[in-house]
Amino acid sequence: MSGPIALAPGIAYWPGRLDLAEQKGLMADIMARVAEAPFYRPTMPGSGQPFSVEMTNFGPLGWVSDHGNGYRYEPLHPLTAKPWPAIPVSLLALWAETTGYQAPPEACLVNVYRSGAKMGLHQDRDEAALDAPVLSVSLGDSAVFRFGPSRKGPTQPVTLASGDVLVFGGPARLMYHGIARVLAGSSRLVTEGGRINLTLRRVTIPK
Ligand code: MD3
Ligand code: FE
Repeated sequence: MSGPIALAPGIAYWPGRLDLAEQKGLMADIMARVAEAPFYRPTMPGSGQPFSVEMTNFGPLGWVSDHGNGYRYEPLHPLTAKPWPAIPVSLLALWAETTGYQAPPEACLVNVYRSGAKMGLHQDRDEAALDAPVLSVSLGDSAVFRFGPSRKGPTQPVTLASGDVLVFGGPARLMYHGIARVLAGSSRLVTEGGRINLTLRRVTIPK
């Protein structure tokens, strides 16, 4: 069996890691949970500008952002005030297989990119457990993902398609990264069209 592709030190890439049946199963898991924890549009710290991406979370902690309190992890959905739904077991298994990390993920951020949505270059640094890798699963329309070592310098593009899996750890954990654009109509997996990205993270330092 062939292993992942190393896109750079600390970045492991498995194109088509999930087959179509697995992608459909994951979509069903997601939509069942979204009925409990609806997608919503966070706002930027400071400016209060809305994100173009809509979000929800699964797991004990969810990543949230708003004008007043900034980026952070919270145990409750900001609109329903209910705990986030559980992370699907297939994703817990994928985390164990691909990261080998000593503890399970605590957060599964679900990003939805409808027409025209994108995500600017940023670092993920709201987690205390920076020794843990981040796992990303792409579903639906393909997208141009970019990453690089600094905000200003050159970035490398990778087209992420439905079923692709990426792990960022070690020297890549604080890489700048973002979604430059989504290729609308490139997949039929998401009924209403668009792209869904799942990002699994360990937030707290394991005991
Ligand atoms: C590299 N999401 O939610 S996933 C995010 O496709 C985020 O929705 C993008 O960036 C998306 O924060 C990109 C790929 C990814 C996720 C986490 C990373 C790349 C990363 C953490 C560290 C370095
Ligand atoms: Fe990120």
